[in-house]
Formats: sequence, structure tokens, C-alpha cells
Amino acid sequence: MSVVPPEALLITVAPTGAETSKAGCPQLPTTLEELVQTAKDCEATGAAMIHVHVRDADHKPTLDLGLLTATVEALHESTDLIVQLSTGGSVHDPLEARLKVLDAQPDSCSLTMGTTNFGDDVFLNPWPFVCELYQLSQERQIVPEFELFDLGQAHALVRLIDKFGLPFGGRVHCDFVMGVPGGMPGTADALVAGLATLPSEVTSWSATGIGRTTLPVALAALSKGGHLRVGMEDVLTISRGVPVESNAQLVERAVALGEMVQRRPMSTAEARSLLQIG
Ligand code: KMH
Ligand code: ZN
Repeated sequence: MSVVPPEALLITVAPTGAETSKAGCPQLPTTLEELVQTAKDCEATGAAMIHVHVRDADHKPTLDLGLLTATVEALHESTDLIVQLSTGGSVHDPLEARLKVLDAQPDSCSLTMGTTNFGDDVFLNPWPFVCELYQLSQERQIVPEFELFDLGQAHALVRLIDKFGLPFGGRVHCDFVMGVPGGMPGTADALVAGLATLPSEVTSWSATGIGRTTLPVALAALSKGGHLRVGMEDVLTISRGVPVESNAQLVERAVALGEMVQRRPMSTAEARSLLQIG
């Protein structure tokens, strides 16, 4: 990897997630209409990729294939954002349903590299599932983003690429998801250790810190020349005790942080070229 930080900053927005309830956070985009509006606002503010979890009519997380397909189509129609569907879903989703997400034909899919304790729950990603999902992404020509919740998962990526070769498109993009209770801490030290563990094939990476680790992780990632993921999936306060108003507000802050280190937001066309997504 180059020691010179790239000029442009890829900002991924993760607007919804599967953990926060609509009742507890009415500004969380949970309907298709809200998600599309959020996507447009975030694109206009500087995001180039969107990491999507969908909700049902009761605002509950779902992997309903019809809804996932309609969401991919609606986001493609109304924005130029790279549409990445979560294959992580919620901790309650069965592995079979998580594999089926690829049937919705997103540009990209998240692919978590191992099982993680997730608060009081377990986010299951057994090795055979990781291998099956990866091979399916290669077959379906969908570009994976490797989600790393722990250091061992960075090392597992070495093993995956050794076994099955490069992802579709030939680029290897990872995202460190830090500060989950049960995963690696959201610290600069952990990020540096994670970077040292990545396989040489990695071509780009981003990081996000959950909750109060958001800013320390963002600053560490920028210091190391990485890209950023932001959004209400990962954080619900903009400062101590102050709720986030919108996902665009978090994208706006990421743009401002990037500008401090002379990195402008990456356009959607540049992001497509970076990740080799047509
Ligand atoms: N909701 C978490 C259990 C992903 O999107 O791939 C898993 C998650 C990761 O959010
Ligand atoms: Zn997610």
C-alpha cells in the first residue's frame, strides 16, 4: 500500500443498520422513501457508497428478497451511489437467508470475516459460511467489502484470498468496524495492528468506530490514509448527549474532517473505478 494518502476520500454511509429501533430514534431511515431521500442527501453531501439494511412495514430488520431487490433498484434509479447490501443482517438472521441477499444483485455486499461476540449476542460467521458467501460473490460478480470486527478477521482474509483468489473485479476493499462490545477496541493502536495484519492484496480500506469511538477511529483512519464509513448504523449522537439529526449530518462531518487533511470527497465515478464496480 502507498504511504501517500490518496487525495480523495471515499465516504460510505451506513444509514440504518439492524440494531436501532424506529420508536427509539424516529429520524432513522426505515422506509424505502426515507432511505431514498437519505441516499440522495448523503450523495449530495459527499458520500459515494451506501451500506444498506432494510426494514419491514413494522420498521423491523428483514432480509425479504422482494424488498431488497426493490431497494437496490430504487437507489440505482435515484442516485449514482454504489449500493452495498448487508449480508450481516441482524444477529437473528439465519445464514441461508444471508446468502440469498446476493439474489438482489447489489453492486457490492458486506462480508464479515469471522464470528464476533456482539454485545450480549453473537454475530455468527463460521468459516464455511464465509467461504460460501465469498465464492457466491465471485460467481455472481458482486464486489465484496470485507468487514473486520477483530484482528483475527484481518488474518482470516489472508487465508481466504490464498484459498479462493481475488474478489470479482480484482480489488480488495476492507472496512474495520471497531468498538463493538466483543470486537476489537476503537483505538488508533488497534487500527495500526489491524493494518499490519492485512494481506498484501488489499487495495483500499475504510474504518468506522461504533458509538463514542466514532471520532477517535475516524481521526486514526485519516492519519493512516484510510477511507471513512459513517452513519446512524454506527453512531446516534453527534456530540456528547446530542442526537444525530440525519445521516447527511454525519457525512458532512466526514467531509469536514477530510478537508482538514486535504482530502476531498471521492466522487461516485472515482469510487466505482477504485473498487472496479461498473
Ligand atoms: N448487524 C450486525 C449484526 C454487516 O452489515 O455486514 C452485522 C452488520 C454487519 O451490520
Ligand atoms: Zn451493517
